[in-house]
Amino acid sequence: MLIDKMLTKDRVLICLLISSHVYFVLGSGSFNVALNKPTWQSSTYRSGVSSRAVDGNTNQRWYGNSCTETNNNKAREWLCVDLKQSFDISSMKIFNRIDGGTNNIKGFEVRLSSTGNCDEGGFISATACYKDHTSTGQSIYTIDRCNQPSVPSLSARFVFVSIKRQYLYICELQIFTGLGSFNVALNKPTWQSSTLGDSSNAVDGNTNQDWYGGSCTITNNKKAREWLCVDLKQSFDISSMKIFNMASCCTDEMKGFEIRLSFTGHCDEAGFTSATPCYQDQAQKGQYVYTIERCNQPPVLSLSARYVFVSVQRQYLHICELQIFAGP
Ligand SMILES: [Ca+2]
Ligand SMILES: [Ca+2]
Repeated sequence: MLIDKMLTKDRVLICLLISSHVYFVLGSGSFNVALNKPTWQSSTYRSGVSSRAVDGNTNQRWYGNSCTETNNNKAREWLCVDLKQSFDISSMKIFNRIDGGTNNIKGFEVRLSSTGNCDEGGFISATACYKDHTSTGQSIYTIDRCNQPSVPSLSARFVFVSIKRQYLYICELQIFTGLGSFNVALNKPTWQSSTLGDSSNAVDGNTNQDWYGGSCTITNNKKAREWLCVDLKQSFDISSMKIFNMASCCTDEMKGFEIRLSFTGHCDEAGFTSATPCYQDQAQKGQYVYTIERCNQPPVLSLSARYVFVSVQRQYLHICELQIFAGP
């Protein structure tokens, strides 16, 4: 038991060190909000799929398997990332290909929009924010403001990068936001111990607390432990969490819920078992909305994690929304 405890402490310490390293690499409290977000492009050649632009790998050589490539060189070739919500963007970086076709990107344009889709219609209706005026292709472009008069601020959900009459290569597109905190759980992958109401309802952005609103999860069992997990896809220093409980019935079933955190593993039974307890509810009655700003289960006090589990014992678990806020 003592050895178990020590191992847990060591693991937590190591994870905190890894977490602070990641935070440092990202720099001054800003997050790459494009990382692993959905992407599309006007056409795709070979294995140059659009998701390579946001795979976290900045290798700038074609055989590094991290660059995109369109299949056409039509009037407009574009790549688009859907950030899933609007952000005030502090800067963007475009990693160009450096082993051939480096000049293709010359004269590229960035377009922004907050509505529409990552498609041809969305591209046409998006607003021009930035036009490149360099005379030769650069290895890395850093953009920290629009240079087109109609859009003074980098604020957007959909970001398009496009060129004219060339094949478009992008080895990585990083989009940083440093302002305020945002809900990093929104639309992230979720799992639960059993399913009657879909686990993705916990992160669909809808906080409706009525079962018939179609926005709440529910497990299909009430075994020893029923859990819901969200994979934030990278580690975050979390500033707070909110849990929107079911209000139309069964509010007390959340009583005594537990939050567990981890940096490694998966959203599965083994991941739940090995995750570290962070918070245990001690309220006498079920609350409609829980706000959690720090752990209450020593030795873990800071809310830092990639995987977040919420669980109850011997009850059906229902969560109408789980919001997880992170920011500088
Ligand atoms: Ca890449
Ligand atoms: Ca919901």
